Amino acid sequence: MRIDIITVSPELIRSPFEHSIVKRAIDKGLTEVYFHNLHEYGLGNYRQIDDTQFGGGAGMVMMIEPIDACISKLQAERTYDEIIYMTPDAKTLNQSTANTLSLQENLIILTGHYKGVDQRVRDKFITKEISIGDYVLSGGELAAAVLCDSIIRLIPGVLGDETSALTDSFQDNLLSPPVYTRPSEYKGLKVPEVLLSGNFPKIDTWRSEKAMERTQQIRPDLLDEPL
Ligand code: 6GU
Repeated sequence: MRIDIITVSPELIRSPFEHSIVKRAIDKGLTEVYFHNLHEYGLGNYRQIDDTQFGGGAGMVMMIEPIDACISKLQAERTYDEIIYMTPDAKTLNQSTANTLSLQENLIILTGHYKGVDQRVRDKFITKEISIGDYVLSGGELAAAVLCDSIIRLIPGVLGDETSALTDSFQDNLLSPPVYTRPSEYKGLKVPEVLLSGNFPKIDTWRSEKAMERTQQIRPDLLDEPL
């Protein structure tokens, strides 16, 4: 998979790609990630990328020309499956979207700043808009890093143990059951007996029950969602 991220601050988004599982995926050649600094496509001597909004009001709007220049250059080189715009005014990212996107070959992710982008960018180029939750971030960069992490870890071969992504919270619309490690007793706090029993069918049943209990308590809304 190839991901091209268009941003006004590449330095803000680079670090999550230089660590841990995402870094390993890149090192193994399972994914390629490129950062494009929108200022390089800016207008005039000042490399302008935004302007005041028509109709008045506070906040700058990102202009269509630099974004068109960057996206068109990329599209001339390959075909993209999705051109994604990160914005709080969109459907919220969930595991199902991450699963679907992890199967794609080429993605562009555009991150917004200020008041967002000129609506014509969304009308003309964007095929999918994604928010990461009902709160406002200063820019789409952190949201894009979150999206990329959720996608990249699902690419086959990225996680050492192929089954581990499948048992993640949300993969079956359930929260994860509690987990424990050594010591089996700490200051009187005991690990549930069943986990020490070696009876694996019983352990599976216990984990399913706990996952269901937790979901009913904390996120009952998940139980109504389609898988
Ligand atoms: Cl994608 N962008 C911004 N700026 N804020 C957000 C978001 C995205 N998702 C949630 N909040």
